[in-house]
Amino acid sequence: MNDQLGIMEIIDRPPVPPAPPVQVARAALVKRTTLETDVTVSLNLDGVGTCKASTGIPFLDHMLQQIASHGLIDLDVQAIGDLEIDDHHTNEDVGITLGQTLAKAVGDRSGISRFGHFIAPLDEALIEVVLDFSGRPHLSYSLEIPNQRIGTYDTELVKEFFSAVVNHCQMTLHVRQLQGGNSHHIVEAAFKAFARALRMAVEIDPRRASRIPSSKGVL
Ligand SMILES: [Mn+2]
Repeated sequence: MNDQLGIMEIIDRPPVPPAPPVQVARAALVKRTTLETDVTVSLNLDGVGTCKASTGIPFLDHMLQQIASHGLIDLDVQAIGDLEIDDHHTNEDVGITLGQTLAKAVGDRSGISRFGHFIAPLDEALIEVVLDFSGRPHLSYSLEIPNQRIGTYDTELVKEFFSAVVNHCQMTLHVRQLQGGNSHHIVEAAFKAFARALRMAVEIDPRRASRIPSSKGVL
């Protein structure tokens, strides 16, 4: 009887629904070596926000953690650079390599939302970021950071970092300071807003159905 009941249970079970289409991981790795630096970036756009950042520049590591955490990107950045000169080359080359890795991960940019924007507060600081995976590099930047240094980090390098990302990811990026007084707050709010805007822009738009989000048909 038990065997018969077992058979009945199997027969009565409803048909298994078809498996959903497999989402290919939007992940990429870029290794870039010059006479000045050795940088490896790997990331997964569909991550949960884990971060391993080791650039030798503590404040830059802190900012990369903001990109991962608030962008929900799994990010691994390893850099060895000529810090005995200053942070300039390493900061810029991490930006270049991150830009290249982002570009590789979005591929031909099909299916993405393309545009992203966010306004992030950090106490008194309020920073707006608007970006477009346009295929054309453009940076508008209006941060007014009062202090020359945050820890050991030269605050001139913030613009250099975003400029490198923009040029190598071929994106339009506006970083606008609405309010701000404390240098650490201003820069960190900018990276948080960048992370959230990035997350919005690379999000898959189901109505786009893997088409390229441009009336030209190419980005
Ligand atoms: Mn902080």
